[in-house]
Amino acid sequence: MRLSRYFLPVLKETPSEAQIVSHRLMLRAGMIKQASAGIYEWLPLGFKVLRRLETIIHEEQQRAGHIPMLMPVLQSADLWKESGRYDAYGPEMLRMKDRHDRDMLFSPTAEELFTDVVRSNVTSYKDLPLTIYQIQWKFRDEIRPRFGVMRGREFLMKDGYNFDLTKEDALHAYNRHLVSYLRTYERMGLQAIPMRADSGPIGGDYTHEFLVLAETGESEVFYDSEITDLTFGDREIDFDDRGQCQAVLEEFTSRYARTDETHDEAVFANVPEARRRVARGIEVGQIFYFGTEYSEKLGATVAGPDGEKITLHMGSHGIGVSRLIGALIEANHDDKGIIWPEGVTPFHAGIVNLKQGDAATDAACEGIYKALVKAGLDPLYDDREERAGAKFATMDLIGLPWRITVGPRGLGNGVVELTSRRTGESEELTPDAAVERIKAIYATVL
Ligand code: 5CA
Repeated sequence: MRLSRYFLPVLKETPSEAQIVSHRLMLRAGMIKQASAGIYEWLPLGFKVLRRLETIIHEEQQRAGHIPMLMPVLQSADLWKESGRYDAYGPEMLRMKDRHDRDMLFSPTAEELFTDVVRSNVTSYKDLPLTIYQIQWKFRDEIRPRFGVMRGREFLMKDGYNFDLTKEDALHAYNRHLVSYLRTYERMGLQAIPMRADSGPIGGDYTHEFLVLAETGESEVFYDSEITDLTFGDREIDFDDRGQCQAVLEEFTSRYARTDETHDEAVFANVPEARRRVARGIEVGQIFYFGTEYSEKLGATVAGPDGEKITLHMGSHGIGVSRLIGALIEANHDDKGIIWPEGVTPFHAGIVNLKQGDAATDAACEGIYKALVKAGLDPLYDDREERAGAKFATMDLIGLPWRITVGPRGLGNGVVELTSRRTGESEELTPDAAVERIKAIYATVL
């Protein structure tokens, strides 16, 4: 993309309504614009990051054997009355009537609809196990939407639902999700710690939340510091292998890690004092096993091998996709702006032309730009007639991990400058070598 033709409405002033750094930076970097309280327009740069996260989530969900589909956001209230949640959900659920005076609602989650599609189409035990999921907008009429996309009213969620014949099968689905989520967050460049939590309006008593540690997080968390040394890394997992999934789950959940809802001071006291941590975290996902709660209410059953009726065991599993962008920025920024991890960056590298209109500089920039595009990468070329300082400031603000700076002086010596946004370190390379370096960096990420 050439910046002269892009739509990147960066702000010079720091917006006064934004209380936390991620909200400020998303507004300043032209990623989002507030449409109304807790509802945002996703401008091109923000939309690009959202799409990157979705791609990672789809890849990791399907690696674990889960099947994507899409449900409507506007739903008839009938199913919700059947499950009993139409009344129970409270004022967070946005309700409306259609022209025929029928009760409708904007989906705050989708257990009912997913249970319905299974009860209407799956009749035999042979069709199970099944995990289906979507990435779809949700609406919760939060009393206090705040911190930008962190606590929105409209937000993007990956929500998945497993349908199993037995509790053991459903617990395997739970474990599989936990393992798959560890891998998903790590690919995004985030450490998200599974913690024992409370299930809230989703129900069930078996649940973990995934938390990214951050001072601005809304949840208070208590954990054994050893947990932050764990990484999933590049281990190969067979998601059908129950033993393997169970072992990973135990490795990542055996140490003390709880949100304030489940915190127990007496149990925490058993953690050696030097390792006890009390901190704040951002909840970027949650997984639930709730047994037959919804399938009983909605009559989701299949015929077993001898024709007997089996009530399905279920769980649901969510990732806060739009909230993750806030969490990523809280964890990756400095006073100049955002610092994207390579796995989620909107553009892979920025090219800064220090002397737009100079034939040799323009040609070198074009060459680098085309070579990166040819390699399947997505560069942003700042080809505007602007001062160098303004170009650098924009690149720092929007946080592309790598910048290639091209100017007449360097080109006179046959070199350009390659700069890491994270460390600020630069090195001089030939244009070809710079392209090769960027290709090599992303070969291990994409
Ligand atoms: N049906 C289940 C799982 S599919 C469910 O709704 N779970 S949830 O309530 O925990 O939501 C899943 C994730 O959505 C949360 O972990 C959080 O990251 C995100 N989320 C929830 N509420 C908001 C909100 N108001 N703004 C942004 N993200 C939110």
